[in-house]
Amino acid sequence: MPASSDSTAVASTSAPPDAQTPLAVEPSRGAWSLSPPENASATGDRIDALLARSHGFDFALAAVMLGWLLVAVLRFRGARKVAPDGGTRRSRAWVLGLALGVFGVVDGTLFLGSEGYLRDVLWNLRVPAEDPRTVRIEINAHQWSWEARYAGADGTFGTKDDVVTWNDLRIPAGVPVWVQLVSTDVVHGFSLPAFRVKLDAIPGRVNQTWFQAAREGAWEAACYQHCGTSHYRMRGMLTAMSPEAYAAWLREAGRQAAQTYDADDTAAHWGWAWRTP
Ligand SMILES: [Cu+2]
Repeated sequence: MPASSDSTAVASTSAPPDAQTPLAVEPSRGAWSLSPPENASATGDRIDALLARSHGFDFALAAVMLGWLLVAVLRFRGARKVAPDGGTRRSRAWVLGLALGVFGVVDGTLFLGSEGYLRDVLWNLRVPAEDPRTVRIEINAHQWSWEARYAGADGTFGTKDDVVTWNDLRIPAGVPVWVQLVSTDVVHGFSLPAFRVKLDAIPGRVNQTWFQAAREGAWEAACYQHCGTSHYRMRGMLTAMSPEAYAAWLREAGRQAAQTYDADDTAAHWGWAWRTP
């Protein structure tokens, strides 16, 4: 990972909105792989565990149903006609009870697992709010790029040292990252597959989420909502750096932003006072 207080890191602030970037990160697996992408998030294993449990149930239920079908086909192979008799009261109660039991176990387990994840991670915005190291990023989705704003050294959004990047998210590893997200045009789907993060960018509202990188590295930020003709190339890169390298990058980018600040450039003055839940 380049320790990026170098000039290339800062140059990205002036890239045009729909600059065509090369594939941010080479895919780490073949196109036919069924496994989820590498997990780079501190909490992504909970999503993966939910998926694995869900697939386990799928396979078990499919095996039972196909087995039952096979038994029925073999058992009644010679029969010309099997008259349905509707079963007895007792057999109907058995079938209904079994069905309810399977429903309760399968859907109940998955529901409680999802609930736990939402409560502890996705909607638990107290974690980033209470951590003084938390990095706050305002993201503005466009057809077809991601524009990101950092508050700069003064910690306040909407000032001269705000750092703005295009399709280039920089974060420190091991620290909560709190994202507030808007869209200027249509609905976009902000997604970090390696972090199991997916959040719609909707015109007229601020959506928020948080995540934490488990280690340093570079991963793709993609749009998961078909948003127009160039949707396919609406992608950026998320780089998790060491906290020192990140601080150096932000300091230098903020210094350059303050130097080149243009009060008349109204397009550059989006952003909002940070919203706390
Ligand atoms: Cu999009």
